[in-house]
Amino acid sequence: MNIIIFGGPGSGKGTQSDLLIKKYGLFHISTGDVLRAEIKAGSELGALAESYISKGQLVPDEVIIGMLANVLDSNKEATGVIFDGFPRTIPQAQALKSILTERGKEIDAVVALEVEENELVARLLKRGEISGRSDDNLETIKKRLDVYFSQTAPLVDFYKQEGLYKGILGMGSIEEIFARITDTLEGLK
Ligand code: B4P
Repeated sequence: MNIIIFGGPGSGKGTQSDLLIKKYGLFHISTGDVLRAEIKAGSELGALAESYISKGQLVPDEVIIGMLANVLDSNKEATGVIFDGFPRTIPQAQALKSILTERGKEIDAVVALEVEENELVARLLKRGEISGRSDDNLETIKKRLDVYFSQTAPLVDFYKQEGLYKGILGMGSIEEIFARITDTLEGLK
C-alpha cells in the first residue's frame, strides 16, 4: 500500500503518519523531516533548504524531486510507503507519478486531512512554543498558509481527477482522526 498524506501546514500529517507506520508497517518519507535532518547536518542541501523554510516558502521542485527519488531508491525493499508532505505542487505530483510508474508502483490513496485555518494556526503556534523550528512563528505560519492555498491546494482537484482523493475530517482528537483514516483505508481493501 502506497499512501500520500496530504493537508495544510499543521494539519497532522506527521502525527497521523507515525500512527499509520506502526499499524501498517509502512516506510515513512517525510520531506520536511529529510530537509530538517540536512539542516542539522550542516550540508549544502540543508543550507539551501533553510533559506526557504525559514521564510515559509517551498524548497524548489527540482531539489525536492531529486531528493525524493534518492530516498525511494535507497529503500527499495519497502513494501509500502507513506509520502508525508510530498507532493506539495502539481509538478511534484506529476514527477511522483512518473517515478512510481518507472518502478512498477502506484499510489493507492491520498488521505487528505481537512482542518479549519484557525485551528492550523493555533496548533502551529502551540508547537512553536517547544519545537524551536524556525518556521513555527506567526509571520512564517501565515506565509506557509498562503503558499499552501496558492501552490498546494490545487492538488485537491488533481487527485480527485485521478480518483485517489479521500477527504478526512482532521478536527477532533488524534485518536478520532486516526480511526477515520483507518476506516477509509480498510474500505479500500
Ligand atoms: P513539514 O515538515 O511537512 O511541516 P508541516 O506541514 O508543518 O507539518 P505537519 O502537517 O506534518 O504537522 P504535524 O503533524 O507536525 O514541512 C515544513 C517545511 O519544509 C515546509 O513549509 C517547506 O518549506 C518544506 N518542505 C517540506 N516538504 C516540501 C516539499 N515537498 N516541497 C517543497 N518544500 C517542502 O502537526 C502540527 C502540530 O499539531 C503538532 O504540534 C501536533 O502535535 C499538533 N496536532 C496534530 N494533530 C492534532 C490534533 N488532532 N489536535 C490538536 N493538535 C494536533
